[in-house]
Amino acid sequence: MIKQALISVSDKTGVLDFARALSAMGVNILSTGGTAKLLADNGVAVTEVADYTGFPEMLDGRVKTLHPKVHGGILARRDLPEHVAKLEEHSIPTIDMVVVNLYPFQATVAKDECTLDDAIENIDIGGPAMLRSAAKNHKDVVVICDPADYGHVLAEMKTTDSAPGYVSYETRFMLAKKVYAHTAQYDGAITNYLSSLGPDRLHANRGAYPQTLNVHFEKVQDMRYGENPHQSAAFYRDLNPVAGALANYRQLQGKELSFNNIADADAAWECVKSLGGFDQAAACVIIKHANPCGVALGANAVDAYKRALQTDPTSAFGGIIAFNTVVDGAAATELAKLFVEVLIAPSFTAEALQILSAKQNVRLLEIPLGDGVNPLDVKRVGGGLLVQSADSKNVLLADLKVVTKLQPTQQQLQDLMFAWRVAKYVKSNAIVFCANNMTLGVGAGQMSRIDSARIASIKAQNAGLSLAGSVVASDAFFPFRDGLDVVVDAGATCVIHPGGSMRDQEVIDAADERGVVMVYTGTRHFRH
Ligand code: 93A
Repeated sequence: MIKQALISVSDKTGVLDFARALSAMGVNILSTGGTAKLLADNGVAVTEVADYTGFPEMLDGRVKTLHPKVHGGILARRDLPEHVAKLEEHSIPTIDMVVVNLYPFQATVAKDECTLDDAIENIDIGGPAMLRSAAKNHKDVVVICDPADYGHVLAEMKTTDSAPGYVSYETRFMLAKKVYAHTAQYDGAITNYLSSLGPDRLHANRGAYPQTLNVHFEKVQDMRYGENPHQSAAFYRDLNPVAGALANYRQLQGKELSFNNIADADAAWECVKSLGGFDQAAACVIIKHANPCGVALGANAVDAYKRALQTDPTSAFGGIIAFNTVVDGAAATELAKLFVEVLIAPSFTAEALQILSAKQNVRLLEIPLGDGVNPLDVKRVGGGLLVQSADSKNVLLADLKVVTKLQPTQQQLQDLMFAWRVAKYVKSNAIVFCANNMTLGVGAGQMSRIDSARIASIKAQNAGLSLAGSVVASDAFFPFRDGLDVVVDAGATCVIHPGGSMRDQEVIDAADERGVVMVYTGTRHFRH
């Protein structure tokens, strides 16, 4: 039974309605300066903590709630007679609910103009102390650090017929766990900020990686196994995934996602998201073992899919397919003909869902499109982590430099841009032949570029696609003319790559000799 609650929040979202509801249930409310004022101004009966403890807020608010009458009331064990007696001896009533959210440290340090002094003043001390006290004593105290929890806690308090105002142990335990994750993340943000400061200690050294890395994720699911059946695995998500990230998925049907499903779904989704801005409405990407085996643009989803499938129908079997547009009935009818592991789109029409419901093994993921940039790219190595910014660079038409005597046509330029975007998502060494906004042959993951080139042309041949007049993208420069000769022999008439080799001139001369167009991006997209 909750008789007394302490409310002290920086983020005041929803707190007025919550406090009003508590008050209506007969709960006595204690509160700190700003929060107390908001409640009182809006007609909620509230006692200021300063009046309650008989001690004024002091030191510019640095000491507001750090008082035995507050912490004693939270921490005392109600089941121990000695604890109860101590409270009586010192006239300390119990505090049965603590509602606190912290000074906005992360938002403060995210501002460009933030100084070390601003950051320091936004380190909350009393708030975490109360949260941690209440979470430690969750057997007797309800603790809320997230406004999103107000609704269901209230609902529980209202619906428990046997004991009104009661919150179940399961809920109190869940809320306590949330507190420790929250305060750990908060302290992590402080550590990251302090260790990112430049030598003058006045401003964060932007782009510098902190001395120690504190990252916090929440578990989405345990998996039956990892990359292989003898490995165990789980999926964790950023506490706040960026807009458009895979982790924002909603699964609409199908079996549980596996480790490889999620890894491949990410590759498919990141690639398809990058294919906006062309003169075609839809894009489709088919992934197998983390590499695209068919990518195409089209007038709509079904058109893009049919074209993407042509590249390598054999590999597409059991693949992961992503669209950057709504999947409708026509696309679903075609997709239902193929064995697919995972289908991803920003949305599915009711008709598509109806058609795909006959294929219950297909996992359907709906993910809102968004252009958030994944903040860090992390790779585990023996005994450590390699951390880098995500490869978010997109080469634009204006960045291209034609280095041959021959100039590209408008169609070739569009195909070059398309081929280049796709090559970024192919494991190195990547060679991608394209024409008319579709891939014709993809060579991935070879130790030599020339082998990737050979494989890409063999794959086109296997699929019965002609490379005559095609364009080709290479994720890094051609170190020798031999790789160029292979793609030109295969039929390419237009080549895009970063340039920057010691033998650039030799390769440009070879392109001129063979009568093809060559374009530099100045940017490399290794992907390992
Ligand atoms: O400066 S503090 O670290 N010292 C405290 O004793 C204290 N008690 C609560 N910050 C403290 N708080 C924080 O004040 C809470 O965590 C909350 O974020 C904020 C609410 O202040 P107000 O009610 O005055 O807006």
